[in-house]
Amino acid sequence: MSTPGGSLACEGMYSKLIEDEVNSRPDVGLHGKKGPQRDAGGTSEMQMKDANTSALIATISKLQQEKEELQAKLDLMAATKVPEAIKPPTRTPTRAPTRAPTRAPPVCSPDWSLFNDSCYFISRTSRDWPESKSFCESQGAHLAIILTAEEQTFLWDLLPRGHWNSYWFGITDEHTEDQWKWVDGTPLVGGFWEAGEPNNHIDEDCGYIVKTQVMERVAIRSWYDAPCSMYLPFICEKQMGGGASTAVPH
Ligand SMILES: [Ca+2]
Ligand SMILES: [Ca+2]
Repeated sequence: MSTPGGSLACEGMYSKLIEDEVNSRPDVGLHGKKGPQRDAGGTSEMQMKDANTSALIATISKLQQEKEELQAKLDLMAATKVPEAIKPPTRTPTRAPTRAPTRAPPVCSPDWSLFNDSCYFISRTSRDWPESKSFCESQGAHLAIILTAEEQTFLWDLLPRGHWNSYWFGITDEHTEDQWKWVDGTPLVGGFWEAGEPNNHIDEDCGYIVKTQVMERVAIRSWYDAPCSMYLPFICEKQMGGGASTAVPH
């Protein structure tokens, strides 16, 4: 805090400075109204300044516009250059073709038929369901697991028609009644059962496909359940996709 005396001294100094400043300007007088007598000359001077200012503003505006136009052209040039800039190195295309055909399509053994990444075998002999399962496993396969209508239709088309031509495939509810599971342990979702099946009619815990001579019967309604001890031909599936099959020793 400054002393009262010091404060007053400061105020006096500022007042003097302001007075000197104002009196030094020709068009404004603090003491005596001298200003109005010079109005005519002052106004024309002001008008000239206004005109100059307007001209400068117009010039700046024009330059600004030209700058923006040039910037737009530069942007366009840069944009059209981009494809050249990101063009892939010329050696990349030579690498791609050599890597593409690394995976050969699966080849099935004789008597096995290919669909997608699996080979399927339709047996000529009959076994009960557990023996059929064991046979498929001895071939590095499993009783067929049928997940799609396409797969079901493919297998159906392989089967010959007959009076009651029946084939085991890889589904059972032997562990818990009416909880059908595939041989890999996954639960059945949906399925292609005949109307009224599965009905566990005489303690039936294994699934089979029937293809009769009745042409109205269709692939997607051809599953039945039957006692697992019945002797029937069967369908094995060997998955040929990467990692699914057993390792080949070298
Ligand atoms: Ca059953
Ligand atoms: Ca049944």
